[in-house]
Amino acid sequence: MSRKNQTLGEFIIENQSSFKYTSGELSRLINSIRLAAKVVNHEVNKAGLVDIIGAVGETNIQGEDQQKLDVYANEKFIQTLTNRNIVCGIASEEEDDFISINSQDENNNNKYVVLIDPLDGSSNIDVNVSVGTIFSIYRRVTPVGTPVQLEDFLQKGNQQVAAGYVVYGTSTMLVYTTGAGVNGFTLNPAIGTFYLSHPNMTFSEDGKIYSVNEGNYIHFPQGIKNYIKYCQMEEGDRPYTSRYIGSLVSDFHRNMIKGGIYLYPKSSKTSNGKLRLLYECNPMALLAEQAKGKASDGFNRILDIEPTELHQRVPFICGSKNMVEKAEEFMRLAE
Ligand code: AHM
Ligand code: MG
Repeated sequence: MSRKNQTLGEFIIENQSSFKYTSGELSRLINSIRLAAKVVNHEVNKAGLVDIIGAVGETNIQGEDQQKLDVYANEKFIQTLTNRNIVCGIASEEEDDFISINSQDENNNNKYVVLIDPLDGSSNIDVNVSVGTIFSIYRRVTPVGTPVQLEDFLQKGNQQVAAGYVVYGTSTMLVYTTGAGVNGFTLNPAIGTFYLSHPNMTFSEDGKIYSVNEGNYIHFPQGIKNYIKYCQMEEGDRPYTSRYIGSLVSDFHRNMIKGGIYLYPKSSKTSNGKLRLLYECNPMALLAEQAKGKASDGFNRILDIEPTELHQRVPFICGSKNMVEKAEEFMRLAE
C-alpha cells in the first residue's frame, strides 16, 4: 500500500507485514541503509567543494585504484550496519573478505547478511556524474548465533530477500524491493527525509534505449555485435537511442523509467565481463524482475547462477523484457 506524501520510514513500517518474515529485523536493516545513504549523500554532494576526491593510493581486490569517496562510503555502510547490530555478516566489493559480526558478539542472533557495492561508478565522481550504492540482502544459511561462513554469502540471487540501490544524481533516490514490487523514494535534502516518489516502478516490455560501452565493440562476442547492429538498424521503431553513463545504477535507473537495455558482455579482454555477480548483477537482476524486466548473462537467468567466489564477475544483460530476450536470441544464433 502506498499513499501520497508517504515517507520511507512510514512505508517500511506499513509494509512490514507484507514481508513473509515479520520479525522487524529486515525493516531495521533497510532503515540503517537509509541512514548510511543520507550520510554518504552528504559527502558525495560536497565532493567538488572539499579535497576528498581523487585516488587514495590503495588498490582494491579487483586491481583498481580506490578513490577517497569509495573508502568513505565503504566505511560508513559497514559502520552503520555493524554498530546497530542488525546483521551477522557483511561482504563489500571494496573488502577482500567478508566481515563476520557475530564473532565479536556471541549474543548476535541476527539472521541477515548484506552484500554491498558502496560506491559504484566511482570513476565518475571527479567529473560530477551520478554514482550509486547497491545492496543485496540474504538470510544466512548456517545456524544463528555462530560466526557466518562463506556459504552464507555464496547464495544464488533467487534467494535474496531484498535488494536495492541509492542513486546520487540530480536528486538522491533510494529504490528497493523486498520481493513485492519496486518502489522509489526521493530525498528532500532540506529536511533529510525520503518520500515515496515512484511507487510500483516497472520496465515497459519494449524500450528504445540501449546502453553499452561501444568502445569495446571490436572485442565483443559476435552475438552482441549483431544485437548492437540490430539496435542501430532502420526498421520499425529502430534505430534505438544509445545512452551510456558508465554508472550502472544511473543507466539502470534511466532504463527502468524510460524502457531500455543495459549490456556489459564478456569480451576478448575480459572473459566474464566486468560486473560482479554478488554486488552488482544479482541485486539489479532482482530489481529488474520485480519491475517486470529481465536479467541474463546472455544464455541464463542471472538469479539462477550458482556463485563460486565472492568477487566473481559475470556478463550482464538487463532491462526491458523483450529487448533482453532479443539480445539472448542473437547470442544463441551466433553460438
Ligand atoms: P566500479 O564498481 O569499479 O565502479 O565498476 C562498475 C562500473 C559500472 O557502474 C559501470 O556500468 C561500468 O563499471 C562501466 O565500465 P566501463 O567504464 O568499462 O564501461
Ligand atoms: Mg561497482
